[in-house]
Order: sequence, then structure tokens, then C-alpha cells
Amino acid sequence: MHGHQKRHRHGHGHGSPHGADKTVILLGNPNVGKSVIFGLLTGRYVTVSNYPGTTVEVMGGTVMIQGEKVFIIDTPGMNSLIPNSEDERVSRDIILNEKAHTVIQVADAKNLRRALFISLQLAEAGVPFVLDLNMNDEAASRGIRINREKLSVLLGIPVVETIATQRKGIRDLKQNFLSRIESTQTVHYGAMIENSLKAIQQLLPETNITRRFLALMLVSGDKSLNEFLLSTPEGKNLDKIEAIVADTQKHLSKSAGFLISQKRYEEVDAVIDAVMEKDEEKDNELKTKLGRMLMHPVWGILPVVLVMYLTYLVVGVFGAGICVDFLESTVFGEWINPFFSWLVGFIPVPLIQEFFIGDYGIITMALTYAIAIVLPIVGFFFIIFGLLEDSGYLPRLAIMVNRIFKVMGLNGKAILPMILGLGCDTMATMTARILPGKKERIIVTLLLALAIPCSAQLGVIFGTTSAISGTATLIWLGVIIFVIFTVGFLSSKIIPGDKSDFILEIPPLRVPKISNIIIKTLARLHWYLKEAVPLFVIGTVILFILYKTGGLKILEDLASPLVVNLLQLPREAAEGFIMGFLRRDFAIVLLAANSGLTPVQSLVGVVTITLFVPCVANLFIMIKERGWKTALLITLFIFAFAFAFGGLFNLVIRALGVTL
Ligand SMILES: Nc1nc2c(ncn2[C@@H]2O[C@H](COP(=O)(O)OP(=O)(O)OP(=O)(O)O)[C@@H](O)[C@H]2O)c(=O)[nH]1
Ligand SMILES: [Mg+2]
Repeated sequence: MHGHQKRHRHGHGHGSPHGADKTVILLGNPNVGKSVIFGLLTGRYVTVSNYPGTTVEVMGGTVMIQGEKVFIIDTPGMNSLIPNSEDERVSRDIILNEKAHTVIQVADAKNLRRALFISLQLAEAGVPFVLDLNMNDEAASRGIRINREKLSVLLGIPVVETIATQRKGIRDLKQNFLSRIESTQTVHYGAMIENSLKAIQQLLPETNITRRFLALMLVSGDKSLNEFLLSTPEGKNLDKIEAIVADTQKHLSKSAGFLISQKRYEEVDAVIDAVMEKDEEKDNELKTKLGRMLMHPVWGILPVVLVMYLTYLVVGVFGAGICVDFLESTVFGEWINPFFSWLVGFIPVPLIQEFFIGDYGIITMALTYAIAIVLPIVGFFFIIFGLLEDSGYLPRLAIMVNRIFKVMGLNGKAILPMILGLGCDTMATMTARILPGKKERIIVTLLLALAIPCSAQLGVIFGTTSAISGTATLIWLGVIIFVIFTVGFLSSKIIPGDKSDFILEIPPLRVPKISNIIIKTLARLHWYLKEAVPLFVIGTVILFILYKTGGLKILEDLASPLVVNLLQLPREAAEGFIMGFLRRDFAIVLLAANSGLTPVQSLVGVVTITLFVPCVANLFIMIKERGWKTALLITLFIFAFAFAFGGLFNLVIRALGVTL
């Protein structure tokens, strides 16, 4: 879903990049409002959602401030400059590589402790920064008061307050944009660690951050720096450095990383004691209680069912039913298609006529399917999905689902990308970056590509199975959940690697802002029209050419052992599978358009295509994120699995004699 966003390439540390005078980096904990602020400052749209890990890629935009052209960079959230996952590493590497004029640290004012932990590290790194206490509305409503002047004095840098969603304080923030003040905050880590810091510092290169901070990261056991160090002449010192680190550790009772964090938190807590007051009774009880209830093992089930039912009503009944009917039979059936038939009648070449309005016509097939069938379904799904995202319900849903998924050896964070996959698998595959372990990233990528249908597919699937019967829909659901479980469980046993513990942060419940929902839905629809619809057209053209040249017959013959013998479907169903390589939703629409199918055949077809190869966009992202080897292995596995499972499913359902 990132097609409309130009990515900013980082990794070059020069003075005035991107044709701008200065570079300013927005940085901070996850879900604190960085992207809202980025959008306000630059006017560029980036995704904003109420869950941690929304931004997984670096985004840039230019703005004029005080007569200077400033390049602003939005980064993924981080909790420490020592990265715990790929997205955190992306942000840390920007600090390392990009020569920023200043950093704007965006903080959640109701969670000062987490924020100051980063501030302290920025101070130690010698990076000039401004602290922005955002979400002041929520802090105030919880009775949190922060003495801004005192905080500014203690840290030695400017501190501003904002409420990004109400555009408050943004002017104040802008005024501090060009300040370039380094914090004076320091911590002493005790003789043992300090001595080794000194020894290591002498072996380090000159970079954008202080040698002391680089040394601190190394002593803390940060291996992610090795690659960077090896790219500098001082890389030859790496062995020596590692020897010092190991030697220091021998003399310490606990891990150096732990001791350093502990010292930092002591310092942070001292600052908090000096600047923050909290009225206990002002906690917003109702919201907190509701938030907890949504995650309750028993009470939380009701909202899950309610949300699913609501989604079914809006997306299934209204979008896939009423809207699709109207668009397909009235708008396209009575107006658009007849109009183009008439228009095309003026072209004297039958082949060209057919190209537009035949069985495989661009207008009668590609546009009718893309605009009349899939568009209303995804449109309504995006609205519901946006509401779920911004209310803060998604992470809570993740916690609910996680109770069942724990068996698979995936941690709480892994569920979030899987749920996001219901929106768009491609996007969700990128979100897998928030996971700390490689093993989990691979399992999530596999499950997304194999068994999590995206919004478009889900809508088309529900439309198709409901047309068969309610039983068919439930069987489909049961079968897919079964697949997610078994494949997830088995792959967690087979794929090597440790499982990591990482608890998903739960953001507060918020009333979604309608403007953000509208912007987000429009951006997603824009993405759909720009990236998905062309694939429908390409797919149709391919089918048309194959049909006209006889290639379609050959392919159907080739596929017939699988399609006809194994799945017991009519040979034309091969068309669906061919299109499945482009988009699975298109594949299902093609399958459903086949009027001669029995209910059992329909269901077998839908189940198999649901599991069938990921769409091209997802495949590209898989290659980009996981490397072509993993992507290829996953795709081959999925191809084999889909047919094997579909064949088995067909046998079982026929043997049991289920009436649909
Ligand atoms: N009440 C309130 N909500 C805010 C404020 N600023 C941002 N939000 C909301 O906080 C949520 C997170 O905003 P984002 O801009 O996506 O946060 P981010 O820091 O970019 O998050 P990541 O990219 O996940 O690290 C969204 O639901 C925003 O609408 C604020 O000042 N007050
Ligand atoms: Mg963001």
C-alpha cells in the first residue's frame, strides 16, 4: 500500500542533501504522533494509525522554514538507540548516517519515562535535539503535569508542547526547528565500564555521533554496529574492541547492557521526579475499564463477534451485496457496457471490438470486475479497517487472537501484521519488520502469503461462499483457520531460530478522527486504483491473447491434471489459477463467473485459490524484505501446498457427503 509514497533513500552522510539547506529528523517512541506531525509540517500524506509500528519505512518531505528549505524525515518508532528489530535499526542508522541539522524527538507526554530514555541517549550521542511533548490533551486528562521550563533546564535543550491532532503548538515547534543545541545531560557508569569506554573510544572512527556513545552501544552488546564499523578504516580494530567488551563483562556481576540501562533509568527517574506531577484520581476510568474489557479472555469475545458481524453487515451485505448489484447490473450492465458496445460498433475490426467488449474484454471483464465488483467491497472494508485502526481496537484484537496463537510459538507482536494482512498482505509483509526475530518474520511472511486473504479477496470470497450457503462460508473459515494453525505450528518447529519475547504495546482507546479515516480510505483506494486495477487490465489482456492464439487451451491442458483430476473442477477453472498469479481476488471472481460449477466445486475452488500463490505485489515485497531465496521457497511451498490441500479437501468433503 506504499505505492503512492516516494521513499527516501538514506545512507549518505553529507551536508545538504535532497537539494535542501538542512535536514531535520523526526524521531521518538512508537505511536507518539511523529507521522501526524510530519504530515502537518510537510503537507505530505503518510499513514497514521493508532498502533505502534505504523511507519516502517523512512519518509521525507521538504518545507520552507524561516526562509530556509528544510528536508524533514519521518522515521519508524524506536524505544532505544540500541535496536531490537529491523524498523528500530532503520531509525538508529539514520542518526548514524544522516548529518542532521537537528533532531525533533517527539514524545508521548503521558509516557515521559520511555521518552526520556531516548532523550538521554541522544544527549550521550551528542546529537542536537528539541524535545516535543506531544499528546498533551491526553496527558492533561490523566492529571499529568510536566514542568516544561524545568525540564528544558535539566536537559539543556528546548522543550515544546504540542497536540498534533488539534494542530496546537505546531508554530512553536517550527520556531525551534533551526535551533542546534546539544543536551548537557550525562551519566557516569562506574569505574569498570567507564575505563573500558575510554579504551574503546580510542579505537573508533569519527562519525556523526560521539565516540563515547558508540562505545556505550558496543559495551551494551550491540552487534548491529559491526557492519558499520567494518566499512570504516577503524574496522580493523573490531577484534580488539570485542576483546575489551568481553573482558569488561568478565568483571561485572550482571550483563553490561543491563547495568547501563539501569543507570540510565536512574537518571531518567531523577529527572521525572523533578519535573512531573500526577493527580491519581484523574485517571479516565471508563476508558481504561472499557480498554481492559476488550482484552478480557471471556468478555472480550463479545466485541470480537460484534466487530465481525458489523464488518459482515457493512462489507458483505451492503458493499458486496447491494452496492455490487447496483454497479454490476445497473451501472455497468445497463449503461456503461451497452454504451461501449455501441461505441465499439464503429470500429470495423471484430478483433478490436472483442478486445474491448468480448468475453475477455477490457471493459466487460477487467473494468467491470475491478470497478463494479471489487472496488465497493474494498472501499467499505477500508472504512471499517480504518475505524478499527484508529480506535486502538486492533492491538486489543491481536491480544485476543494471540491467546490461541501462542501455541504456534509466535509472540504477541506477530499477530499485528497478520491482522493487518486482512487489509493488504503486501503492506503487512513490510510491517513484519517490527518483529525482533528473523524466524518470526519468515513465519509471518509465509502465513500472510499462504492463508491471510486481503480485503479485496476476503470480500470476494465472502460474496462467493455466501452465494453458495452459510454452511459453505463457515466451512471455508474453519478450513483456513485450521491451515493457519497447522502450518504456523509446524513451521515454528521446522524453521530454525529462537523465539523472542516481546509484548505488544497497547495504545489507549481513542475516538477515531473522521478526517483521518477519510484521508486514509482515499489513499488506500488511490492505491487500489493505481496498483490493482492495472493488474486486472494486464490479466485480461493476457487472457485475451491466450484465448485468441490458442495458448489458453494448451495451458488448460497442462493444468488439467491438477485442475480437473485432482480438484475435479471444469478445465476452464484453470483461467482462475492463471490469474491467481496476478491477483487472487480476480482469480476468485473469474472462478465464480463460471456458471456450471456445483456448490462443492465452487467451495473447493475458493479454498484452493485462497491458499494459492501470493499476488505479484506481495511477491515483490517478499523478495525485497526476505530475499529472493526465501521468497522463492515460500512461493514453491505455497503452490504445492495449495493444490495438495485443495485436492485433499475435495476428497474429504465428497467422502463425507456434506450438503452445502
Ligand atoms: N489525542 C491525541 N492523539 C494524537 C496526538 N498526536 C497523534 N495522535 C494519535 O496517535 C496515533 C499515532 O499517531 P502516528 O502519527 O501514527 O504515530 P507515529 O509516532 O508516527 O507512530 P509509529 O509510526 O507507529 O511509530 C494516531 O491515532 C494519532 O491520531 C495528540 O496530540 N493527541
Ligand atoms: Mg509513523
